Amino acid sequence: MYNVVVVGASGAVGQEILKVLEERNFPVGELRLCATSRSAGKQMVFRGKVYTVQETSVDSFEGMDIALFAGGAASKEFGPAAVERGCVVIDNSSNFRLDPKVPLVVPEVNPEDVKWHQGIIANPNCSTIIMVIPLKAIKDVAGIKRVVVSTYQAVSGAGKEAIDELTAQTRAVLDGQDYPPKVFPYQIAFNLIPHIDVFQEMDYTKEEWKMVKETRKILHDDQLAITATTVRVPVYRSHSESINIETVEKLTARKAKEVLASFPGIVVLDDPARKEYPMPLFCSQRDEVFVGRIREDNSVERGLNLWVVADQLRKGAATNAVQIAELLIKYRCLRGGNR
Ligand code: 11C
Repeated sequence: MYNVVVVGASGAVGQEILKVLEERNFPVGELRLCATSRSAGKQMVFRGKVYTVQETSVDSFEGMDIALFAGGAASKEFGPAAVERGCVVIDNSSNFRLDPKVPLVVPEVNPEDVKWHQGIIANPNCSTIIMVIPLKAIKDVAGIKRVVVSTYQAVSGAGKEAIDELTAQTRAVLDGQDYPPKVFPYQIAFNLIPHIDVFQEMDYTKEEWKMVKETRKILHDDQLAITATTVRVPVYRSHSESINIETVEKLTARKAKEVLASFPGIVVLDDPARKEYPMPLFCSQRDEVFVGRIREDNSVERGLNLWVVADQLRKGAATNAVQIAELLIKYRCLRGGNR
């Protein structure tokens, strides 16, 4: 059994981490739930037992084996202290993802990278995780020359207040009332916003650069040509992505379907005659990445179009983090030598 501390336990990703630990029957010994002072004192249930959320401090990591950080600034403040106290940190924030000393891991894609960790392992951005699994499946058989991705991201990616804003604003708009945006830069109800996170170099957003830089690191290909446009849509849960891939070798749509269907973690839903394709409504609360609309690109000799949907709170965050913890046990690379 392994002692586990979840930091940010009461937030959307933290709650999902607890659910996934429970569902996957993770061998949890002692469990500590931590968060900021604002959430301290809240009660949460794990395997039928009630736990009180404590304010995170350096002592929270004493005697623990695995520290799962749900996101935000906490890992910057407490990650190194957790490592000093013998934990392996699995961090869902972007704080360490591009640090060359920190592996960035998607278990279906680069599981072996957990082996060189120095105490911290980063969980990629949700949109990156969802894209990189089908990319790896295609890369393995046909190589990849260039990727063009456009995302359709659910509001839950921006947290609980964003979910509440979509609900309240939709009601207000239907009632002919004004509901000024607080979380998003514009009204999200009945709208799309091509702007996620802050604008950076070349007028791409940080979310777009995450998809570029994290994908190169996970696929071990610094030169990969990849460009992204990330868009917020009025959907509660599950991100969707339109991915265009130019391959090195020709891959027919038929062969691509076979390759994708046999790759771990992917479910192919692709039967146009039966109107079968992945949609957020039916892919939420699932751990797989759903791929459909698999077509040869009509405009180039070797190219594919995919439509990909996955629950970004589960495979895009919590499930991926718990799978990394499972790999640490499998490869015996916890700090105490898997006592
Ligand atoms: C969103 N992808 O949907 C973002 C949230 O780097 O883990 C995830 C931020 C991150 O708004």
